[in-house]
Amino acid sequence: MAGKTVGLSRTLALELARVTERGAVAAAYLAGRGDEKAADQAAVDAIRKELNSLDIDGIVVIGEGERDEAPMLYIGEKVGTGKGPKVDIALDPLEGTTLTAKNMPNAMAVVAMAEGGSLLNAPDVYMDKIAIGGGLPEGVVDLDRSPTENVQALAKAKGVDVSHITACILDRPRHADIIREVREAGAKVTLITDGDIAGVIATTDASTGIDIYLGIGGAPEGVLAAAALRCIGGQMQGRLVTSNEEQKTRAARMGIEDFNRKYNMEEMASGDVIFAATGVTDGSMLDGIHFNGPAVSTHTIVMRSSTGTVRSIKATHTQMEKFVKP
Ligand code: VTB
Ligand code: MG
Ligand code: MG
Repeated sequence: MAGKTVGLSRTLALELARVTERGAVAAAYLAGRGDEKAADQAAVDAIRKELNSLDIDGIVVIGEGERDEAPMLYIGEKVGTGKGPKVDIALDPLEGTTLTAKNMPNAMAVVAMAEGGSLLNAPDVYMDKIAIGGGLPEGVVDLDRSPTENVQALAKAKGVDVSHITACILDRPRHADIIREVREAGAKVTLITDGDIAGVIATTDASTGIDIYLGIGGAPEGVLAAAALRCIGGQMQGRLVTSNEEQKTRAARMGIEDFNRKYNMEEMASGDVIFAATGVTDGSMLDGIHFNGPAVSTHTIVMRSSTGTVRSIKATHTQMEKFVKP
């Protein structure tokens, strides 16, 4: 059945957990060493190797960059043994390279898999994003409304005062206006230095205190976050931000026709989707990698859109060193 799209077998969910576990452990050996590139490369190598052992006919649609700029896991690279279902792969082997280099919270290894042809082929440009968790009326927030309107509508839908709404926003000068506006509307802002996939997913978990994600981050991370939300529930919209001709040319090469199109979650990730992430450093959603002599502990979240099952997998590995130690 090589080359045929047949939906995703549930065993692939556990296979994907193994992939992100390896990537996260490889990066964790280099956490806190101040070398973003080395940690990223370690995760890329480990994830590529593990993906290539899977019986899938995979193609990287969200990867490390375009062919001329990324030697491995470039967009268009074939992965897997070729003996299995045709799948799209989206990955960020180390989401939070800076977080890892500085040994700060929330770095993780992330991979999503979907039926062939069902993930948005987004170029590595920025994306304006908005996301909220599940159980709320469809369309309660919208990328085309102001931050004020969105936090007010969300407060109303949640039946709380706007002062109880918290927006997660990347701490960047480009967000000065949104941050000010959200605060002026009476809501709270939680700033993050990096890692907006975790920021988007945080909206789905009441214990994080995050109600809404707002602002501009990477488009690849946007598609990965949409894949996660497809599984765990929630709403998300994204719009590419192309700031020059070179970026527009790249987007066009990837099949984007309308640069200003607003994508909803299903348009970024349709069909059957599996999402896995393993913590590299301790974070709000995942524990990081911990080394205890030869034992390595990992914490992974794996989710499937077809059933909505979300698994949290804590594992202890005693043979990991021989596979991924640098
Ligand atoms: C964004 C965000 C990521 O890097 O891509 C950001 O989506 C890069 O934005 O989660 P800047 O150019 O402003 O740094 C991350 O934070 C980490 O990859
Ligand atoms: Mg990356
Ligand atoms: Mg990233």
